[in-house]
Amino acid sequence: MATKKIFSGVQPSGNLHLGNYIGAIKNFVNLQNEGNECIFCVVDLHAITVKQDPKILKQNIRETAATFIASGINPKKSIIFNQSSVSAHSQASWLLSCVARMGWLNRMTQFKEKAGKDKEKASVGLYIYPVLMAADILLYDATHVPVGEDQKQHLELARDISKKFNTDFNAADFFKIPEPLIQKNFARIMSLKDGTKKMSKSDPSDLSRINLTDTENEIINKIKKAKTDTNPFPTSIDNLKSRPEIENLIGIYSSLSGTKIEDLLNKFKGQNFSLFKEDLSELLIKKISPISKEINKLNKDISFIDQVLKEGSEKANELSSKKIEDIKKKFGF
Ligand code: AQP
Repeated sequence: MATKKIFSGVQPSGNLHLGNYIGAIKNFVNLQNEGNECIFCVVDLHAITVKQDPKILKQNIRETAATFIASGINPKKSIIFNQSSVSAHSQASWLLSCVARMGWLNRMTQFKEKAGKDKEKASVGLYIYPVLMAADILLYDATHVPVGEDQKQHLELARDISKKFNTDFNAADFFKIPEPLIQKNFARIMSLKDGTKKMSKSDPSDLSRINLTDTENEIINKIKKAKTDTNPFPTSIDNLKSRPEIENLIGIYSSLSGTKIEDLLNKFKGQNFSLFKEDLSELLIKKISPISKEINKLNKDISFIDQVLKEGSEKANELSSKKIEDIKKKFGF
């Protein structure tokens, strides 16, 4: 099978959580281990679309790189770097923002969600963020982009920008048309407190998410307090549709254990939720605690993380510098 060229990124906005892991990072590791050419970016330029404390941002950049490594991304096999250290990203973003259309950006639902009611006060960066994301991907001729389901629309925009550029400059195949890699089931992990909202770093309630750095007791406590209802354990998949919190917990269990939903429904039928929650906590501790311990260890080894980021940035600079020159030439510069 031909190898894929993979690019994906995670924002260093703190509190990396189970949604980031199941929706994205777990797949990064699988794609790397299948022998694909992988580039994983700590997208710090994306993080500043909302205000960040510079000192905390610096720590979060390192912690995100540490999380990649702790989860199984091997810096000897994959490129790990932070976006702001490779200037081609900002340059390509400007150039591509002159290709992207306002109408396309106006349709982005994530901007509407994140800007909320007060759009006038949102940063211009938050609005054009998907163009920077397109630049990230297209600069490396990535063929496949593993993301959570919430990023699907942004990836479609990257495809539209790529196609329009190739047409406008009469340059078929200049940019690749990247394919999203989104897992079929449970590609969107929801908040533990509200099954209609995605699990998110910026949710003010820490009880809404399992952080990848949570201790065993924190995991047990959060799962105990996760919202359920007073009805019995569901007996059929149809029964899950109107119960988003239950569907989410069962989805997390299924994704982490590789067990089919039907088999889980059979296993826990007739039981009360406390037993299911105990089992789920145990599974989470088994999967998350080794990562959390490794993150804590790596967080103390700043010089190692800085070296990984430095070497990754050098490789990413090498790969992107030719492409950015070619893009500029197309514009006539
Ligand atoms: N809840 C989720 N379920 C599945 N996948 C998710 N991802 C994020 N949340 C979920 C995926 O994780 C990758 C990295 O996301 P990101 O950090 O770059 O940005 P985000 O999507 O904005 O993540 P958050 O947690 O919601 O952060 P805040 O609160 O800061 O906005 C992406 O592939 C994303 O799909």
